[in-house]
Amino acid sequence: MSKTKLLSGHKVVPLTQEEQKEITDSGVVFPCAMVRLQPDGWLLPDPMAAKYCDTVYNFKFRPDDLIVMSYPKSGTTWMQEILWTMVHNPDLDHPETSKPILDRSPDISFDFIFDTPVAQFLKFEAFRKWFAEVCPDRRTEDGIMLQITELMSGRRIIKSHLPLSLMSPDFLDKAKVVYMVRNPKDVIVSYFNMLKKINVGEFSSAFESFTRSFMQDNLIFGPYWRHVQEAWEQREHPNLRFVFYEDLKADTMTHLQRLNDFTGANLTQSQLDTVARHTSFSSMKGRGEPMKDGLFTNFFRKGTSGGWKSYFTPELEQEMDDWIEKHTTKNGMNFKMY
Ligand code: PPS
Repeated sequence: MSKTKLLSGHKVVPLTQEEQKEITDSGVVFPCAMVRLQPDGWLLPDPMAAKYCDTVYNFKFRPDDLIVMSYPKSGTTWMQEILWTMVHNPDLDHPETSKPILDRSPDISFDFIFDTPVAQFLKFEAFRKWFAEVCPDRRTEDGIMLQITELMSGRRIIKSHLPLSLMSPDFLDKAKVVYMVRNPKDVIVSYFNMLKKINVGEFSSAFESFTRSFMQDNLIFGPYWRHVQEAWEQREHPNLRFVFYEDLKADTMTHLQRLNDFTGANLTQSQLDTVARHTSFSSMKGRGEPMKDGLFTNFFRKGTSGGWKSYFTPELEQEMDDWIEKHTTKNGMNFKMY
């Protein structure tokens, strides 16, 4: 029987039939059984939440690790490439430059979706092969990406969509985190387009109902606001940088200079210029998809801010504006919507 109480203090609560039906019927991603981790309401696939949350909680992060955390579709991959290039490839002479980013910067939240029925749509075989090569004596049931990451040498740039409250209380004292956040309107447009493209579970949701599911906290790794709020509360922590996608886009160099200090990469201005060029949207798109043979096609879709304008009806925009206002008036978080 799987655990019901996690080391993080969360309780694993299966969805009621009605809740599960609401999620399944809305045509939303991940046509599989889900649980909520209460009291925060984190929505994760069953039984992976109970299986891997404690492993993540106990994961041995190293003092030089850089972890990119985010709610999905917030610019995670962009930040992974920025950090990896700053740390490992500022002169663009690293032999692994042309490997997909997810091979160089592993995603520890992938384990939560590997064994779901979704895997058949996502073609994760490449990761299983990789696991067999680097972890020949280990069991896949103990986590594919978690173990690949554990055995990785050198300075690790790790990706995770899991929220801060599922990590151990001293997590931020053990490693450095860059938390990426993007305005929720562009997040949902990006998310919608990705799911349409990969057609997970014959994704049938219309934009409007998909956006409502997002606002009702019915998408995996959500609730969105709690995810963002937890990082926002830590924004003064010396080991966390809270970066808005819109700011990074509008003034990339200022952020690269800050990240240069934060990571201790100690790059020259000319190297920072190289990093900026190498991680621009057009360069990254030109080099190919973030994962070989699977999941993404046309991952680098638009890479802009404000694209949401052509998706929202005035009514839906008003609904979302109210939702945004409700969650930002008290905390002073100021999203640029462009
Ligand atoms: S994921 O799948 O959740 O990890 O997605 P994530 O990487 O967080 O977000 C994907 C969106 O980020 C855009 N992107 C970029 N924007 C600007 N510059 C660069 N270099 C860049 N790289 C990725 C990507 O295109 C997705 O946004 P949309 O709006 O869909 O284009």
